[in-house]
Amino acid sequence: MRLTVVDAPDQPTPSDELAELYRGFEQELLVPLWTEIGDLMPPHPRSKAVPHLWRWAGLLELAGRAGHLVPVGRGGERRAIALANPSLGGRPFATPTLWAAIQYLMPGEDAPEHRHTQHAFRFVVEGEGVWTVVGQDPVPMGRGDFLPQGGWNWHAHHNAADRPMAWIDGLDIPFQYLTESQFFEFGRDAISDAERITPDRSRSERLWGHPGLRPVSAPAAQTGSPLLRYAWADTDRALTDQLELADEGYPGVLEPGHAAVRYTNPTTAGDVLPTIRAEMHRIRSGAETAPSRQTGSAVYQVFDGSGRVTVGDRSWSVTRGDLFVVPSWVPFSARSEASASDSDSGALDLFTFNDAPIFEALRLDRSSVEGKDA
Ligand code: 1HN
Repeated sequence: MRLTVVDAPDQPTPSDELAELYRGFEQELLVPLWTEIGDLMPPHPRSKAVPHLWRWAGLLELAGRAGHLVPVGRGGERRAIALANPSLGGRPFATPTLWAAIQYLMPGEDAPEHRHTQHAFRFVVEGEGVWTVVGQDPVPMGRGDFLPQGGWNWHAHHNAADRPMAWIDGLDIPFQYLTESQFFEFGRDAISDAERITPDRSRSERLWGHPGLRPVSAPAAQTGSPLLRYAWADTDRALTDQLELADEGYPGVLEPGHAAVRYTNPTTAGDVLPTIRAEMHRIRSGAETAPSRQTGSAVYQVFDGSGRVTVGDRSWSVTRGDLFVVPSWVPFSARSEASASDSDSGALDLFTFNDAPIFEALRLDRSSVEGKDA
């Protein structure tokens, strides 16, 4: 440890006695606040993470090669390849609190059962054929589906199709690593034949997946949402309706041309996971969002369409599957820019997840839109 003598108006002039005092602090492993306050108490968050973009095409290509070269099994547990923010010391952390990875499963392959305290979800930007088996309930995964996975639930995956499948995983691993709260257990080495069925809807969706209706005999609460799949058709319809209502003069959209929905736990109407918020945003062709920032960090994935996103002093043209990071208190805005290869509407659909539930629970949430504090 090396203490720096600060150069500030109210600090004493350097002297032998002062140098001796600082050596005394060092020997006793003591750090006076006046040498540290700039870093410990900045006027606003200065994220250690930086804005960064990963192209889907590149991720998919590398994941596909891993599919042929690296088996899935006990120990590694998952063929998941994490996004490492370039300024977080090479750790597999997309942001200081969030993990994001591409996961890849070959035809007929299984990822073994386990459980952990880390809260997780899967989101599918393309493909189908994998069922994730959560608490022995097989849940289909298809394009646009969001699958939350509250901590400590047993889960395995199996690819029932004759094609590989990729998706993204989001977890609060960096947060639990920092707070030293993690537990992990191996489950059975293989799922049973009864769990290899491939239903269109999971049991959880049949029980919990009816808008505004909960079973009166609601089973005891589990961690996170008991609804294990938020199907794309429902998300898509909600966004389409929001934009159409705005055209008819009714409120509901976030701002002109910008619809958004949040995935919620049907038992609480709050966030779908204790530490992670997830949303889908639709920005109509030609529309642009107002730059906004908040405490806490976020990861975005382009679900459909193309456009231009600006994160602090970085700006990228993005297209389907591309992933990028928005660090704490860094302004973010997005513009939809239809390109010839886009499907139907030309809207830009952005899936995003962030750590807002942690910040809100601790009253650390702050945001501002175009300079207006909230
Ligand atoms: C995990 O269990 C999954 O279940 C994905 O698919 C990524 C990263 C670290 C630790 C556990 C999964 C993970 C993970």
